Amino acid sequence: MIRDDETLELLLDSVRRFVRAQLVPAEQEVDRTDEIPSRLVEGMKELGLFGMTIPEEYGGLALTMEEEVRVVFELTQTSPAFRSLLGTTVGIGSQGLVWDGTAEQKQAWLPRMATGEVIASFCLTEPEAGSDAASLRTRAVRLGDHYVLDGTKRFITNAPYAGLFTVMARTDPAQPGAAGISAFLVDAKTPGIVLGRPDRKMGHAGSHTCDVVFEGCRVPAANLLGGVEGQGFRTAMKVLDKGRLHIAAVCVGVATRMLADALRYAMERKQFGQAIAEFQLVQAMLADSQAELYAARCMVIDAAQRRDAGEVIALQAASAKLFASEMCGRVADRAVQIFGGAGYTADSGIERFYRDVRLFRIYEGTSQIQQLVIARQMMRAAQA
Ligand code: COS
Repeated sequence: MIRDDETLELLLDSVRRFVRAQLVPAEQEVDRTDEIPSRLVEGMKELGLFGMTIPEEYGGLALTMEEEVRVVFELTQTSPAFRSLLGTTVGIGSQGLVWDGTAEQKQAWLPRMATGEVIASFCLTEPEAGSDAASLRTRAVRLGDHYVLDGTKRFITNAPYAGLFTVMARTDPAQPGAAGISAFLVDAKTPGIVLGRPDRKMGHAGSHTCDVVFEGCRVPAANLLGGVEGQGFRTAMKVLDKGRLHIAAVCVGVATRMLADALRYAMERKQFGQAIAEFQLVQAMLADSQAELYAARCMVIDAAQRRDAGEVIALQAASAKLFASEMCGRVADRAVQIFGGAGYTADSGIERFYRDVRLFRIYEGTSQIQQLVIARQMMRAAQA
């Protein structure tokens, strides 16, 4: 764990320099080829970024939540696809194991996750279970010392190169909701796993999702997360609370970059004999973006500090994700507007961000799910 500001600043500075020198110049190439060059993946490994959230005893950096979001603010001032490659391993793919796994399960996977050798993916969503995650149908039937998994998971980020899937499956068919769900650690090499074709998406070129189909997939009973049935949904929800805060930080990072690009363009671009930044209508777009970005950043830092202090932050994480992702969409829209015709062309780069950021209002819970979580938390608190 980084416990002093000086060490944290060194890490932030290394990430900042890596983003500027290596990632930003590769953005167009990644967009064109739909691949992240291996040299950049190696660079992320060397910085220890795959181990950001893994405990030190397993070789990770064990960042606090505040440290993590501050690293993310830096790492995402470029195409979000770069963060996506490590996002599942540091987030939704690993944190259930870190919190609820047995010592043997952690030892089996976390050291190789920390180095980036094993990519972890999180398998919750299904064709018929998106926002209503507790209605998932993938079954896990116990047969002796194994469970047999059958079902289809959808839109699974990093599935094409995952080494480990954390899979939520129903172990108790008599329980239709959350209570019948358990989590499993499934080695991607297990027979009975079939990957679908990578999804064709609106944005995030270089980051890949696909179906993961389990057909009679025999998983050792020892791979039941924590060795306890019926805890899988709760684990998934805890993972998503943290994941949502992480995504809110991603939104802040990407919006920071888009606004910097829009400001630079507005100060350079001349119309009617002066820089367009001198026009008050353009200033309004810049100012609104700056104010909203500042608000989102403050929310993310506050929620992270609360989490580090031991508070349950379901409400704050959902609020930060809701506000930051909607803010990011508005900033992207204004940035394209400031770039004008140039913003609509692929060469500007802003068009790419505009497409990329649309996902933030959807994944790890839509804006509507965040609203639902916030309102439920409010009502619960009022009843207590
Ligand atoms: N932390 C810990 N436990 C939680 C929790 C949280 N944040 N939220 C819910 N739970 C627990 C509840 O306490 C409950 O357990 P008990 O019955 O023992 O009390 C259980 O989980 C079921 O909770 P709830 O009744 O609220 O479940 P719902 O079916 O109503 O679903 C929502 C809740 C809609 C919030 C959930 O399905 C959800 O987040 N959907 C969106 C899924 C998503 O984000 N998908 C993105 C793709 S994955 S990257």
